[in-house]
Amino acid sequence: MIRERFDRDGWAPVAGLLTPREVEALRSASDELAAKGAHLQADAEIDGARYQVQTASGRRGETAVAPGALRKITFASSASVEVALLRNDRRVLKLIESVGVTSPRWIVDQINLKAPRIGTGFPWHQDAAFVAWQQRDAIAKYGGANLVIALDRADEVNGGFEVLSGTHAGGAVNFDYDTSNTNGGVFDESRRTLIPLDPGDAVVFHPQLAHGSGPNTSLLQRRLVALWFIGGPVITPPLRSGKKL
Ligand SMILES: O=C(O)CCC(=O)C(=O)O
Repeated sequence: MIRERFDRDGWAPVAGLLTPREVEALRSASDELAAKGAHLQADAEIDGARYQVQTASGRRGETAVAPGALRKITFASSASVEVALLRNDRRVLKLIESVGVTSPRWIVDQINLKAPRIGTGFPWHQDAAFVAWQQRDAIAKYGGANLVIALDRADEVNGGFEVLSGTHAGGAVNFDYDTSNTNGGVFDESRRTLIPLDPGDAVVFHPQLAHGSGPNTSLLQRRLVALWFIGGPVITPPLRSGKKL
């Protein structure tokens, strides 16, 4: 069922991937990471994690709207055990395998904070455009899949996650990634779908599926963890010693 939807639409919902307790642990981890960046006015690396500050337009390289206002923390797993455990979690890896990715290998993780009132949206884009060509090759050969997991309720009120169903099938599209616009008209928007998520719910999607989200103009938090995986050759376990051929 998940595989069918992934192949047809480029994405599939996964309700309750994480337990409430796990969500709580990740929220605390996210708060601890954010606290380390509470002084930041500009993008910076702390303990191997890359902090991107929240600017008024959402563009990189501008000054934060306030000290410590954060848009995202990429490679949060470098500085957080909870996120590092998630990228090796058996349920997560099984899910990625279930959509046809062989020997899945993690390549990226991030926490998107999209803070209340100030969090800007994400223009329509395909994640595959942001990976190295070797990784794009691996996706073409062995498959790839990305995952977002909600740490808060995310819906139309606070800039919920949106997809353009079916766009994975059209291949790579050239687009600019200017976070101050929405990239309207670049992709086929006829099957635009906002996917309401409760904490712990996830969406698994193809690296070439166009997706994005609106700003968070509400007073509610909207934190998401994103994980990206690529496939590799199938590894055949060696025959046990002593076994006759
Ligand atoms: O956080 C979101 O709503 C979208 C995130 C996203 O598309 C990304 O980080 O590439």
